[in-house]
Amino acid sequence: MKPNFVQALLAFTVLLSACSQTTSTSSSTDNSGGIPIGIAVAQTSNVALLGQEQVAGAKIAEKYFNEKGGVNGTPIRLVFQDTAGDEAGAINAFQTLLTKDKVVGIVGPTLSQQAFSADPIADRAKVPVLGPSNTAKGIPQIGEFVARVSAPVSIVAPNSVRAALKINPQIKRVAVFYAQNDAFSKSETEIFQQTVKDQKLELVTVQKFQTTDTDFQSQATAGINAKPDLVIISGLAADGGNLVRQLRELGYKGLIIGGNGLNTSNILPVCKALCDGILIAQAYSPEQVGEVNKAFRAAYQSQFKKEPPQFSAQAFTAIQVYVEALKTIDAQTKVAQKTLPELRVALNQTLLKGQYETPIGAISFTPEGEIVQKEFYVAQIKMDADGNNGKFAFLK
Ligand code: 1QQ
Repeated sequence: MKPNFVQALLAFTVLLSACSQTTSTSSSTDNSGGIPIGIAVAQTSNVALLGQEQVAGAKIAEKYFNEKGGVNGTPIRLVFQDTAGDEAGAINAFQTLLTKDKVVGIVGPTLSQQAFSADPIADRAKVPVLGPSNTAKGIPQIGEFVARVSAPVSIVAPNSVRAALKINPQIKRVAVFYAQNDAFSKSETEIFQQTVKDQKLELVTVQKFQTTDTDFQSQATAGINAKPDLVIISGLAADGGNLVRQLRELGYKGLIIGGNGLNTSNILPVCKALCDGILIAQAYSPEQVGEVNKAFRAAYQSQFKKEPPQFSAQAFTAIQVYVEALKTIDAQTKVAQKTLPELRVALNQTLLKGQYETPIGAISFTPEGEIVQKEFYVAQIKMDADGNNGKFAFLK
């Protein structure tokens, strides 16, 4: 995608959203069929390896909260718009949700790379956005209407380095790989590289790639030649899984840390048996104690026959935040009596003040929209010998 095309599209959609704002001010919220909440995540493209887990979590939340009475008797209704994997797709999805679907708030997009383009559109239209998986530095600072339930790389990523050192205290030499065309990967690698220095380890090489790459022979060879005893990868699922596989095929034997973009069992078919041992920091544990997580975990397990992943738990959490904030608003003035612009603004203000007992634990927000979360974990991928099945084993 050429940047000038993205800019042109951005300018055009901003214009559209300005128009839509003036036309929608007089209409009150259309709640027939449920209060509409927009879900703008990647349902197609490579990024769907991550996005499909968000769809699953959101759908479980919709059913769960509606069975509990929705918003004081009025159900919620999720409206899905596929962002695919790039900025233009996210902008289109946001635009449709804002102007056609007239949602009260948006959960999305999947990538920080997309959020930096799409979130400003919702922000200017005064529609709340909850990032379900945007972990790059700077997301809540996009605007007043942007918050996230996904803890930032600065808090999550260092946990995996500490876990690697616990497993192998002999680690001295670290090779870092990152996708240079992805905002999250660039942000995460900065944190990893800083952590390497803070832990007095030696950064022996930094290798760059693209999220669209499939051949990593030159980077993997250069990385191995630097004789690392720890490899750290910041990329997305398909590229990350392929890089792990090629590092192992070329003979790398040491520990591998994968960043948040590798945090899905959808990488298992990519690196198969060679995924074994990858360490990945987690902002969710299926073992999290708490009633909502128990219900969420049971619902996920009965549908998918495995433990729920972080991205599903975070998507569920985002819906929960909207539902509980809407209930708070509704208890004061019936949601149906507010105009849509009034409701959107009230929703943003109210959600930032709440405290929530969610599958990812007790959370709240800073006034800027950054998540305040207490519990973090590290998991290690354990593959069956045949390489066909595997799981994320949580470290103690
Ligand atoms: C971001 C991420 C992604 C890897 C989540 C799917 O953390 O883009 O911020």
